[in-house]
Amino acid sequence: MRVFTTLSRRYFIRRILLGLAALGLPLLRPGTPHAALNFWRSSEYVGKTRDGRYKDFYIQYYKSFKRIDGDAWRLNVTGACENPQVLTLETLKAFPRKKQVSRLKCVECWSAKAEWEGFAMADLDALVRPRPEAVGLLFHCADSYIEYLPLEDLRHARTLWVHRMNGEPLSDEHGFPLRMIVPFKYGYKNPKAIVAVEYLSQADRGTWNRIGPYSVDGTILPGYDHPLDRGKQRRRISGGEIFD
Ligand SMILES: Nc1nc2c(c(=O)[nH]1)N[C@H]1C(S)=C(S)[C@@H](COP(=O)(O)O)O[C@H]1N2
Ligand SMILES: [Mo]
Repeated sequence: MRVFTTLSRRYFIRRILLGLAALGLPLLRPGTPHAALNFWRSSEYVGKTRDGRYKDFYIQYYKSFKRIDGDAWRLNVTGACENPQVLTLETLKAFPRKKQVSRLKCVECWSAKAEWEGFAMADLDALVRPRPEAVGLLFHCADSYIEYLPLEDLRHARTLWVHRMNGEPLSDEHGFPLRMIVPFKYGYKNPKAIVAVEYLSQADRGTWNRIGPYSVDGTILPGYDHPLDRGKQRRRISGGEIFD
């Protein structure tokens, strides 16, 4: 009886260890120390992770979603505008290009810097012609995330519609095929994986400030920053865009 329980226990433990090893195999690739954290790697879904392509960023997604096919993707532009559009990625890539280096600051402390490339709001406005009553855009994202930005912020010289990052097309993690970069606002006002935008005649709010104690406006406040590209070393910030 004693022999039997010892054997079966050993057998059991071995089965568990083998099972764990099988699970761990695709995650624990040698030479990629962060790989164990990226649950989504080599899956057809993408979601929140600390293991993106650029180690200076954390990846934020409200929900996981199926990776977007750039050829099938369209940007639906509706609401208070004269000329609603269904735009392909090719059309958006053909807009005059604008490039900037700017820092993305998450309200949960971290920040990181990249070179972002895309186009200005003026080019979308020119095409769809917002009606006089339009005050802002409501963004709908692939992960069911929504966010609202006033036209005034969208037309700011530092606000960019982004389809390239660090000289490459946006990765799925960073919001392929289209995201906003609004460097004077916290990260949650920088929607990623945008699938539709709606011109509104009344201001609205977004997913994150419905979930957390975060302002609807989202302007970066004076306080502290923990830049990931500087070993998270705490520094004071004075509010608005962080320029270094
Ligand atoms: N679609 C979508 N966009 C989003 C979010 C999200 O959950 N879903 N999170 C926001 C938050 S809180 C931050 S800090 C930034 C992070 O950008 P990154 O994932 O490219 O680092 O994305 C923003 N855009
Ligand atoms: Mo964030």
